[in-house]
Amino acid sequence: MTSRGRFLTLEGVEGAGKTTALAGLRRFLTGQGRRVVTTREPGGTPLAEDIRAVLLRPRPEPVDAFAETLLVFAARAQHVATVIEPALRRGDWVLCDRFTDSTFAYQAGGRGVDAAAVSWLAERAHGDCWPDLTLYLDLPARTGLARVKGRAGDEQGDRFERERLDFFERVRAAYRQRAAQHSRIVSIDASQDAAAVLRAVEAAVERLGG
Ligand code: T5A
Repeated sequence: MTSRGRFLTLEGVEGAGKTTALAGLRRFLTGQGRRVVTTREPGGTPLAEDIRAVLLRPRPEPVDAFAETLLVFAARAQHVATVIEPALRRGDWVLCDRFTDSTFAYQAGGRGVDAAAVSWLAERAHGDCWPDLTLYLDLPARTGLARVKGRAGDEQGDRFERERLDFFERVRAAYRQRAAQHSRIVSIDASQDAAAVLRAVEAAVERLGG
């Protein structure tokens, strides 16, 4: 019988370096001969990527925080059912850029949605499918936003990137609180250069074993 794969997620504020670290981690794991699936949230399936586009597009209509939360979980339920769970059952390692910790940070911490409602939705959307290891790249919100500012073709940023600094500071505070509460979350200083961040990520994955 094939043993279940490992589920690894990367978390952090805008510009923390998740995408950069994920690419390096993928090279590290494939170099060890592992089968790796890389994916992201919101997104990762055609339907979930459509929901991502809806979530990120700036719009004049204010978006209700609970409506936003439901959209995030609609994408996640589809992603877990059709991509993440099948890959884990095949024995693959799944590397996912963001997962439910983002919802606790952005929708509960940033927007003020009841964390108990987020927990309830998480249970319905993915049951006990939680990451084996979450690499939280910790960075002051201001530093992360400066890194992503003025990305080519998107001068003002997506709907989230247009939020004020205090929103991202609440997001970071929520991440730090969660990291203190959950042993599967390893906090990494993301103000180091990208090579040092990747070394810390690889060391955490080595400790996980498997
Ligand atoms: N969202 C998502 C929710 O509100 N709730 C949810 O439940 C979920 C899942 C999209 C948005 O959705 C929201 C949160 C987000 O606002 P996203 O696409 O992951 O999520 O958006 P971002 O976090 O904005 O992704 P970014 O690409 O901006 O940030 P990354 O991936 O953290 O950063 P990365 O690697 O692209 O690096 C950014 C820049 O910094 C440089 C890179 O070269 C790049 O130029 N860089 C470094 N520079 C210096 N030192 C380092 N260590 C560096 N590492 C990277």
